[in-house]
Amino acid sequence: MKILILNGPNLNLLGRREPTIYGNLTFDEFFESLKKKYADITLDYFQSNIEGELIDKLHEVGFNYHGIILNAGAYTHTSVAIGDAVKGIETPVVEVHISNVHAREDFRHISYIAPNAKGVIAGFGLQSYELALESFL
Ligand code: CA2
Repeated sequence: MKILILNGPNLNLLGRREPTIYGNLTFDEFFESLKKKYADITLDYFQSNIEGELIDKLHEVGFNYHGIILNAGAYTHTSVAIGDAVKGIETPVVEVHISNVHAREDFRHISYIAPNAKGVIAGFGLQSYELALESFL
């Protein structure tokens, strides 16, 4: 089973700022522990701050991986292009968020990804990624 975790803009700052919203673990630390726990799965990770790079990665893996766990960060709320890419690929995508976007500003209640996602998980901290992973098993 091949699963990709795909993170969007600013998520490379995890663990460095805003710990009350996003926690104090870096994503690399979390990813290492996830890989150890799910050692029988091929778990890949890619992060980019660039919209087109996220779309390229969706196209690259979206016909040969079993699942994609996508936290598109703020692009979730703005990017028709990422929404179209999710619609255009075969691999199911689970949209995840660390914070509960529905308990935050109104603009975070909009998602261009959700209509074409297999499901959405938000508000469980980094555990949101693990819950998404479990949904593919
Ligand atoms: O809760 C989430 O996972 C979000 O996707 C995170 C995005 C935000 O724009 C979405 O509305 C919800 C922001 C990621 C920024 O992450 C930072 C982490 C540490 C310090 C600064 C930003």
